[in-house]
Amino acid sequence: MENSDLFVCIDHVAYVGPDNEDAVKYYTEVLGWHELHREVNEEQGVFEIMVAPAAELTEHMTQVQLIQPTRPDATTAKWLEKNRPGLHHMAWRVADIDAVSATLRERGVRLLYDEPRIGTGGSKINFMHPKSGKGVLIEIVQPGTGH
Ligand code: V0V
Ligand code: CO
Repeated sequence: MENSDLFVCIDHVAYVGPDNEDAVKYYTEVLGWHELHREVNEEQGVFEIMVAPAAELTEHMTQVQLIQPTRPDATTAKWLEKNRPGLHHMAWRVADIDAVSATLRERGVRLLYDEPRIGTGGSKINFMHPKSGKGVLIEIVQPGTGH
């Protein structure tokens, strides 16, 4: 793939904390953001709420993903044992996750999953290991229909 075809925009930036209802109340009531979507992803062990600075998403608007772990063995629960609540990952939107994954692997980037898994709103997701993200956990996401 050409470099200019790899990534579309920053889809979301994810915050991990122990209490999502408290976090979303702060975002909506104090900061004036809008709740757009919420769901539980059993596979990832997360309760997530997507918030945005506007009530309607524009094409390349970045959302904040508020995450609360749903079980003690979730990756985010383990992360919370080692870190204070705060920024956990950022997600880069792609149009074709299989093509982008193949190109990244060719270039030596370490992706966590052999095949994409299901994320928010039926999206397809994978993650670059922090060692391949200059110390940052980076998700790649191909939006689903409910995104
Ligand atoms: C761990 N490390 C991080 C990190 N988590 N660095 C930056 N940001 C993070 N969030 C570093 C950590 O400091 C260590 O560095 C090293 O990685 C290994 O960490 P560990 O504590 O031993 O943890 P591991 O290896 O058990 O797990 C780390 C990985 C895990 C990244 C493999 O968190 C994972 O599988 N993440 C992908 C799934 C995920 O995060 N799901 C929740 C979001 P040193 O000490 O070795 O230098 S779900 C989501 O976003 C959805 C559904 C969506 O958007 O649709
Ligand atoms: Co995410």
